[in-house]
Amino acid sequence: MRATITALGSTTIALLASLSGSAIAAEKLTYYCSAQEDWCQLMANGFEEATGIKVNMTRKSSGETMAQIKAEADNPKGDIWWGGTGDPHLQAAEEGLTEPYESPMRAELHDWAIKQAESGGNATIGIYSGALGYGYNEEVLAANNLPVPACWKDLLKPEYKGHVQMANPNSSGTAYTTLATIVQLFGEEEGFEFMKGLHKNINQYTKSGSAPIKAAARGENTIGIVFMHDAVAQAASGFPIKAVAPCEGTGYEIGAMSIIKGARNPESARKFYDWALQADVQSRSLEVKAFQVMSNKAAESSPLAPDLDSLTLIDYDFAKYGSSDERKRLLKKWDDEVSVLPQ
Ligand code: S7P
Repeated sequence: MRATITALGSTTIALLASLSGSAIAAEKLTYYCSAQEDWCQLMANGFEEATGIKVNMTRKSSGETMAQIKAEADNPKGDIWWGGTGDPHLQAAEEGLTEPYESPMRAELHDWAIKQAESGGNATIGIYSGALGYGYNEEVLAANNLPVPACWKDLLKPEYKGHVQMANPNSSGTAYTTLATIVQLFGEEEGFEFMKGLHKNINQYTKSGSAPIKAAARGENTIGIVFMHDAVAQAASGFPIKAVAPCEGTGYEIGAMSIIKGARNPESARKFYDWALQADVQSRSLEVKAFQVMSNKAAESSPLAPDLDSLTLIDYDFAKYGSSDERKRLLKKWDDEVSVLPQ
């Protein structure tokens, strides 16, 4: 045996050692994604192709991913969390679940993306923005002789009973944005009265934020409370969906990305972070009909994308509604006072 090893020679042994070393150290990335499944997959494949780093992806809604990262905090399994509404990313930052990082790409981003980063102590960053609203299936609406809704308060009308769907704000970032928007728009007392009135018309609280408009597209639901870009995406796919910007004004999201504290592959996480902020990477969102406004100023946008400048947007208080205490308090109040009511 000793003779055989000697015969291999020191160069060969060094080569074998380096090969086994690189196999052990092969770069990989555990990627948690909270955007739409096809966009998540596009990003995973694009990053693998661009870098050769092997990506292991899990797609879950924003609130669910936040809960998972928290549950894994003592033994983190994820490296990067990309997509989903900014509020739970801010909560994760405040709770020390994510890691500060200042990307060299920051100079290319819109101010709102940097402001989001600064609110979260640079442990998160804005990757896109989009307005909340709702969408309806015009054929289902007509078949049920229902009037066309235009305002938030229209959704409380008794004729819409069983015709409105939204997600559960505990699991879904879209639905938490809805709850926080209604509270900011109408004040907390009236806002919760609104949520109780809406509850009477809800046919189902889904887990995922975009599910209500996908159900409407299939004709299985009439009105879905979603981000306007998710309604536009269904219309762009040929379904009879109309997007509504509610007449009272509306809230919006800053979708975010964060590196998970204690990431096992921090180098890969930072590579993904920088790559995901590039204009050409963000422009690829159009391939999957993701019609948000991207955070890189040079990223392309679709003429179909809702024009945020033409909408009446509230001054959404991300610092307050993304804070850990406020998010927990509002969700508990919704659980205790709204979800338990009979319909
Ligand atoms: O990618 C579309 C989108 O609406 O999905 C995200 C959303 O939070 C994920 O779904 P949940 O509501 O179930 O968390 C949004 O950030 C994004 O705009």
